[in-house]
Amino acid sequence: MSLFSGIGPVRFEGAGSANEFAYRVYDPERVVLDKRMEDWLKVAVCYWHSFNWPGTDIFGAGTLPRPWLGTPVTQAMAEEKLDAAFDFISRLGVRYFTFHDVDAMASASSVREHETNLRRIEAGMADKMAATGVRLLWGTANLFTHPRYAGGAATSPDPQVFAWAAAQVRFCLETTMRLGGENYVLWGGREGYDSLLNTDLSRELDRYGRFLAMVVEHKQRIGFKGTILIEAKPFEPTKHQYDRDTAAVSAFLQRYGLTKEVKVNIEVNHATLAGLDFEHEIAAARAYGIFGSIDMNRGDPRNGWDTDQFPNCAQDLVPALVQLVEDGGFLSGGFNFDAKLRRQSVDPADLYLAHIGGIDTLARALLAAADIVREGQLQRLRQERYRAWSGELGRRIDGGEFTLAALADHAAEQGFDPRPRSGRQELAESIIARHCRY
Ligand code: XUL
Ligand code: CO
Repeated sequence: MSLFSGIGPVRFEGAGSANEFAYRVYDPERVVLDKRMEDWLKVAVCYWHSFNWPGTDIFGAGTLPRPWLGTPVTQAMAEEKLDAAFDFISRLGVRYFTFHDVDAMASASSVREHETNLRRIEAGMADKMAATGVRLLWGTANLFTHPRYAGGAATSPDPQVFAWAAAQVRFCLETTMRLGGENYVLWGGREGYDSLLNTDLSRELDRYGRFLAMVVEHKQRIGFKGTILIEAKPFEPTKHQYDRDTAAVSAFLQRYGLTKEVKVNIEVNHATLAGLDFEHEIAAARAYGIFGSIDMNRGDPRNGWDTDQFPNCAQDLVPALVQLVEDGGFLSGGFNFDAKLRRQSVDPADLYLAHIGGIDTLARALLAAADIVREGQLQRLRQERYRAWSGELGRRIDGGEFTLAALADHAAEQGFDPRPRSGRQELAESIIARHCRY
């Protein structure tokens, strides 16, 4: 029995269902383009927002009933939380979870105690995972809540803080590996600055590069087969975060020689905050060859901060899902619901409703995207737009045959006089809109 025991198991009942605690669209077994829906989406519940966040905001106290929270968190409280979390996840019928070290374990005040307490909750998690079949999409170390990290973790001016961060990542990476985690995430929440006046940007970047190289070396040393993912975000809590978006992460990885080792975890609202579309971040990650996984929570278009809301507009997600379907799905990633309830959503039922609505939204977007890819009209439109590049001129330019001067001479000799052609954007947008019928 737990706070969440009154509801579920949540099952697929179809579009006609009047049951709010059933999926109308998400049917794990439904085969979509040769793959089960569950395998396309790889949905994960996030431990911290769902079970470790009491509903506080910058002006208000916690509102949500989370009896296992307190200061300090004892082992008994951590275990009560674990019971509630796995009860919820298995009743929801979702296959994955994600967690931060400190959100799951008993509080610790030394490096040694941190390791011991993480190990203790790891043992409990391993039991729960074996009993329920729930798997770990990724683990991550929280390098931003504790006051020691106020000036950054890997980019702290204090090397002892850097060492604490190294210890947390070492232990959490090892725990993630022992739990069979498919990825390991690093979100650089405080790897940035609040003021350039007191910041040595160049040295901080080098230390961040050093830290990441150490993480990769340790991953290889212990034989962790999962993917290391950086989660970009432009700001909040810092004024400026170094890994502000996928392009910045790509440049950083190139500078520190880590492009083969590290990919990105893209979060919908982090893209929005960076002034980018979610689908842009996916397209950029694919183009740079670093696409990894997704945090499936949106912002509010009128708020400039991280509201971490559950998705509920499928059409907004279709351009991103089309890209995922074109790729044949994730390699090691999945859709993590890094989303918070609203502060007034105080009923245990609200956590179910939020996830059910979000997962059905994702399923709607997947079905629409699969139809679009199957019909191929959008893909043909794109091919047609670039068709001239398959001709002689295009092939010679792509093949590196021309210098700038030679190409200029060629253009003059041939008297090139290209005319504007329709980009077919109106049609492309209509294709997306008319497939949103689920
Ligand atoms: C913060 C955020 C984090 C990461 C994991 O905006 O998204 O929860 O996903 O540290
Ligand atoms: Co996130």
